[in-house]
Amino acid sequence: SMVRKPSSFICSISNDRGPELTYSNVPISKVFEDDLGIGGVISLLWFRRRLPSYATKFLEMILQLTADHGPCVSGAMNTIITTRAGKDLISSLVSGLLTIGTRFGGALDGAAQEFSKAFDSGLSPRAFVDSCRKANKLIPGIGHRIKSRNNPDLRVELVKQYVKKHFPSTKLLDYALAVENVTTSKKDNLILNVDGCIAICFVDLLRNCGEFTLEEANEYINLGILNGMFVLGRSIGLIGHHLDQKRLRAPLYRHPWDDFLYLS
Ligand code: Q5B
Repeated sequence: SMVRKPSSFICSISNDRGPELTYSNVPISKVFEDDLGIGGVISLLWFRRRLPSYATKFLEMILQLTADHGPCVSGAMNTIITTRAGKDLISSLVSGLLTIGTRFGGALDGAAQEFSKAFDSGLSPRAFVDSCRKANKLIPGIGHRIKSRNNPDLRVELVKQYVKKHFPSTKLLDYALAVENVTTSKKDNLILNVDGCIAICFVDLLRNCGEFTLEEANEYINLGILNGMFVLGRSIGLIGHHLDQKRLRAPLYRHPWDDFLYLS
């Protein structure tokens, strides 16, 4: 009998050993035959299954909506400054990516977890907001530096429209909008932001599309898939900013003294 040495690694998403590369057992030729698109590829490599087309279109919508938000946000600034310091594409890209976190662009996982927990435990929207305030915690997915009720974020409107039209249930989105009603009544810019809206709708999708048990849906959220979507999407824009600065031959950046208050 064959004695096989025990494996040190396990892989459950792709296989390159046969005549044809496979993603979750789907041959690469089939990916194109069935026109799976980048949403279909993500569903195979991240969720290890095929998802209905309204779901893969939603994944693609997220990547398109998060691809960039101008040069002034933390990530783009870091990438631009790094490029202007003469660094290569990968260094410039990761320098931008490293700013993604609980304040900027990385509030998706937290929003999904906090809103789901509150919703599942039957907290009213107002009780949820009050409990966060008591714990002195900002609600992930709420608030924006420049967007507000009077200056709405069109990206959020587009997500809501799509989800209302195509998803079998939008219970968590409806709950999050009720939370937004409470927070915006305090301050105009405490809207359900782009991170929050995407995250919450994603939970509605995983829980109700019929392809996941509730445990699986929660597990994928806890693995960090949602911040992964923002990171993947925004990488498109960060690479764009790197190429743009190189093309423009932008020189080394030095920040003006008068924009710092020197205390010593
Ligand atoms: N307050 C986003 O704050 C921001 C509160 C809150 C309860 C909250 C803040 C925040 C949670 C993290 C989050 C994702 C820092 C944002 C993104 C992608 C982007 C970016 C772009 C793109 C903005 C003023 C008063 C204070 C606070 C209270 C604020 N947030 N209360 N829950 N969540 N949110 N991040 O304007 O009584 O006056 O002391 O951390 O979801 O990153 O385009 O820029 O595509 O690139 O700096 O869209 O909301 O306000 O911190 O001075 O707070 O509001 O307690 O109350 P601001 P602050 P008080 S989307």
